[in-house]
Amino acid sequence: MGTALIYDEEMTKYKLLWVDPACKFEVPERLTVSHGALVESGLADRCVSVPVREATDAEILLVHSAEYLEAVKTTPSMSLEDLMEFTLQYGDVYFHPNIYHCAKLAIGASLQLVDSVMTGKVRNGMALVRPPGHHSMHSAASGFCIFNNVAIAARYAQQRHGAKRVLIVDWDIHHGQGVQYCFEDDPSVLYFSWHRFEHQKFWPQLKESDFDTVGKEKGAGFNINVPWNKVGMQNSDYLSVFFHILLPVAYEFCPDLVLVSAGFDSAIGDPEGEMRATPDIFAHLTHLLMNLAEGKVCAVLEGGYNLTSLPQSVCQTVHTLLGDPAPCPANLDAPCKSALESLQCVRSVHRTYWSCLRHAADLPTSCSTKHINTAEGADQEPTEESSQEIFWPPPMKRVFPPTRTAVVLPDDVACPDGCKRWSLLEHPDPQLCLSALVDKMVKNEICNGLVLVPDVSVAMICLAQHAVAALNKRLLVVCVGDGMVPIQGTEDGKTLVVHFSRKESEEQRGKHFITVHLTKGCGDASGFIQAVLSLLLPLGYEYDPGLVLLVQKPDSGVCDSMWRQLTGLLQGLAQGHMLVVMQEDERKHIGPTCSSLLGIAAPSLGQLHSLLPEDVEALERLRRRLTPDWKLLQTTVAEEPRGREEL
Ligand code: SS9
Ligand code: ZN
Repeated sequence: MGTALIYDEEMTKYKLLWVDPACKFEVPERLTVSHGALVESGLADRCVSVPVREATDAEILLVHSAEYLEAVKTTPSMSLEDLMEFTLQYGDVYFHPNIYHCAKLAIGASLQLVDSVMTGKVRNGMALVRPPGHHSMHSAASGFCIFNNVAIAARYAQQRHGAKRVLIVDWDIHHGQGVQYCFEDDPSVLYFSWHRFEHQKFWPQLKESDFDTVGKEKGAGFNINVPWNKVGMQNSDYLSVFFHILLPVAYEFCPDLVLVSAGFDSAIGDPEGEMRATPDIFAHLTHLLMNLAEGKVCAVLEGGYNLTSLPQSVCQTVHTLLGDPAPCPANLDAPCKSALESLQCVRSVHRTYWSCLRHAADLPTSCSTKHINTAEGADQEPTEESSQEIFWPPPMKRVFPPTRTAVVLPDDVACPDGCKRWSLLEHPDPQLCLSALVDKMVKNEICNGLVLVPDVSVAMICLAQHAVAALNKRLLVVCVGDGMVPIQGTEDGKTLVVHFSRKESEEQRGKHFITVHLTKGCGDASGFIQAVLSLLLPLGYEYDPGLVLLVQKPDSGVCDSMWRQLTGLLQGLAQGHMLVVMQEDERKHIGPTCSSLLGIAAPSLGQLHSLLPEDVEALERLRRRLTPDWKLLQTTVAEEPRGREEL
């Protein structure tokens, strides 16, 4: 199953015909450079190319009023003066004789993408479109947007394809107020948006873009706004919001389809966003969504106005949709104070609606970023930096190893399709055989692997030992199931062990040996997935290993879909270099594990029930103990550093 790419040059054929500083960045080159980069990198060739089409009136009317549609229909024949005047009734947008045509193609492209994904013709895909859509409203154009492509796509997926729950992830740096208004009272569409806000000083300067607009009536809780009150947000700020807000809620929501309002004005260098997240972060944002909705992810271009970071970000997204391992998320800092304030406010206001946030015991019952801290001067003059050009290294070339998945299986077990059997014959000593496999992974000749061994504990110790010796980088060991054996390297930080266990007795030993204790072990989906999303992933991303060892103990109690979720999510680390170790007789797990290693999306976990109170407490306790050492676990603004009063 492939990745669809939908693009048509026709959508470059309109532009601003007069002088308007507010609109000067929205240029046809945005599309030509993005598509050009996909062609040059060979990514376009690897995608299934799907033609665009024009949206019908009925489709436009799914979201927009007939009056507005009729008005836009008159624009192709307008004179320049008429167009200018017509434009004046809306904010930060322009019309052109060909924009109505392009706007219909932009919707049509989005719907073609939804059709391709929902019918299973492809697994996922991206539509490169102009004009963007997320600002346009029922009866109004706004912010370069004429019709709301993604909102129409969500309704269309529900009506035409029976999608019950649709998640819209708007990672564009502007608030898609048009999408918010459209689904405000609708619990079947969960809208998530982060956006530059600066205490309402930033366009579109709406109070309803703040964190406390959560949706209305039945839709309360299904609108999640994460306001950025400062510019310069970085990779760790974005990831923190994914780990501690979006992903926990998204898994609880359990969408049938994920639509991404994929604007790249949230990337470094963008003149509108002025943020500092690097293009490779979009590989991770994409990856982290790809196990939701059984992998049905449709990315539709919104903004992105830096003609260097835009194509880089588009390539990172498409690379990942195609299943290529993400680059290492290196050098993640702690999230900044302002980001933590936002995170805390959002989590606090949404705890009523989402059981995954209800536990957040460390949260004050109310918090606010409403009152601008005058000392910090939110109303900043453009900084030196924002007026200067910003430079960043281009993302590393993503080289895919010749073998994706190698397996070491008992002789009587057939090698699963798409995997390569790592023959014991060439390596008569089983221990050397496994070590050689690790070496190949470290050399990037093999991406990942599965080994079935007579004794997982013995194999784990040997593999860890060899990996640390062979590897110039850190090793992450994730062990699922009771009973832990000592692993070398946790004292000096060369290894990080995260162990999921039922037994309370298995206590944590130091910064690099962490036991996650859950009452039902891995048997309880709600508790386990929350621990994975908001504990294991932040730890893993901050640790930034060169190799992941994922060990399943016999009788771990982990169910099939959960195991595949875990295997899938962890592939965002270490450039996908992961070795899975299981007991020889666990044959029923071979198929599911290999499918995950091959990059096939995990089945969904179903709508999750509330966490067990004792697990909630245990997770919170653990998190509190670990936050001084692990910055990506922070969800609140740190109190004064502990050492202070001693000084
Ligand atoms: C000029 C204000 C421009 C319009 C932004 C629309 C973005 C669509 N600083 N405001 S993604
Ligand atoms: Zn934008």
